[in-house]
Amino acid sequence: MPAQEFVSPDSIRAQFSAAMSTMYKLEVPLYGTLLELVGEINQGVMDQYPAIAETLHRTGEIQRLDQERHGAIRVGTAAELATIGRLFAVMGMQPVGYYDLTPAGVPVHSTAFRAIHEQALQVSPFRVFTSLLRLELIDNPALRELARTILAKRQIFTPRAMQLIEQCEQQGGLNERDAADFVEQALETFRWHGQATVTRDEYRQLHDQHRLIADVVAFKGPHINHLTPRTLDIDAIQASMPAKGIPPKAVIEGPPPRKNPILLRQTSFKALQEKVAFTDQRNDADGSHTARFGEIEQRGAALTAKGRALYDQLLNEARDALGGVPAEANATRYMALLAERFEAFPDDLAQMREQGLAYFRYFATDKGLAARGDETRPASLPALIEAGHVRFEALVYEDFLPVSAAGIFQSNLGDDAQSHYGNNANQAAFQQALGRPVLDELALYAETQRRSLQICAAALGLPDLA
Ligand code: OOG
Ligand code: NI
Repeated sequence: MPAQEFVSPDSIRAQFSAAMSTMYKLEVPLYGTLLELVGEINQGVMDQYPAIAETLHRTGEIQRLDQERHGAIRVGTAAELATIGRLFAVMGMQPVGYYDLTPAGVPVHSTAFRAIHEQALQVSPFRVFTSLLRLELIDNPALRELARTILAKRQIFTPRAMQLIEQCEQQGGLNERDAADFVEQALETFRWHGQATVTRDEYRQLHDQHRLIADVVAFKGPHINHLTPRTLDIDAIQASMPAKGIPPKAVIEGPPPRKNPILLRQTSFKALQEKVAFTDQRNDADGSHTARFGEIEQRGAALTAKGRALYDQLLNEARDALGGVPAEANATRYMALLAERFEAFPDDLAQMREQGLAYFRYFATDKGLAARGDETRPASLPALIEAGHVRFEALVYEDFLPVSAAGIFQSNLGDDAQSHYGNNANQAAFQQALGRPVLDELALYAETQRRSLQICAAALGLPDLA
């Protein structure tokens, strides 16, 4: 089949992201309410702050904002993880980053599947935070065996999805009809199934070990457990949620509010109680399971290693000063401590750039373009910026934050989640299960920044700006 008949992976991803959102709206109607709220607040921000709207237009982010979302799933075995990686690859999504959640008492490690090139991200920034259950951390050998046996029996991909994945790998793409078929088939893996694969008693044993273990092991597949839209003002969202009948978690994860947002701020609302049927269930005995929830996020600048180290340091200081886990009772104090510590993080893009704290995208201005061929114009990047020939915007952070992810997991698994798994980072084992290394997110941001400098230099008729 000639390559020109293939649909671009970016377009398959955009279709899949839209199909997932439609499915999730039907499964969790509150997600639809949340989308409406986010739409209203985003519009309000753009009306009130024309500068923000202008920046979004300049970077092109305005086009992706409405359809921007991430999801999360949890798989049970190495084989499931490896195959999910192949499924995401059909949609141009690569594993980026490694997250160890064991310090938070959650027996999983994770990666984020997402597009990696700025042009692909522009078409669809859809990402999926994907966690692998770590059965080896279950300390009860009988239960570990039970979980392993149950997981070994399930097949979370439809036969047709498997066929299309293989076809795509062999031929290098999918045509329009196969791509549409693939989206429909792939969606099946993420669908909620009220029918459990275990007896009530097995469910209870798994659940007593850890609620997350029951969520991964007791069902036919890795149901999508949340889908998160992107807002331009998460504080406004947090404040308006209760009036819409959506009670948010106590604190917003991530950095404090800033004029120039950095990284990622997230809030969520509690898991829903869903009816489930166990394999030995009599009609009169309804079971229930809570796993799925809603989440909203605000994204800001991608930080360099130096910026990230400063972020981690200030976050740790605020948490140490709090002397406990942020919760309902100490939420106000935590937010105050966070604001206080983060005074040490410059809230000014020019300073962040000069100090090498964030990654940027560069644009030639009209003034710069008009000065092409003028031999007296400046040639170094700082001088061109100073002279108004080049301007810059921060690159958006496309990834996740382990401490925030832990807070999101915990608030939805109940505060009784125990932290007895210690510190068990094992990226090598994760990559072995996945069957390939995960990509380094900082290298990806650096490449995007470098490409933007090259484009900018070419537009100005200069040899290089890097
Ligand atoms: C994933 C929790 C982490 C985020 O946005 O940090 C997450 C999960 O609960 O499976 O989604
Ligand atoms: Ni999330």
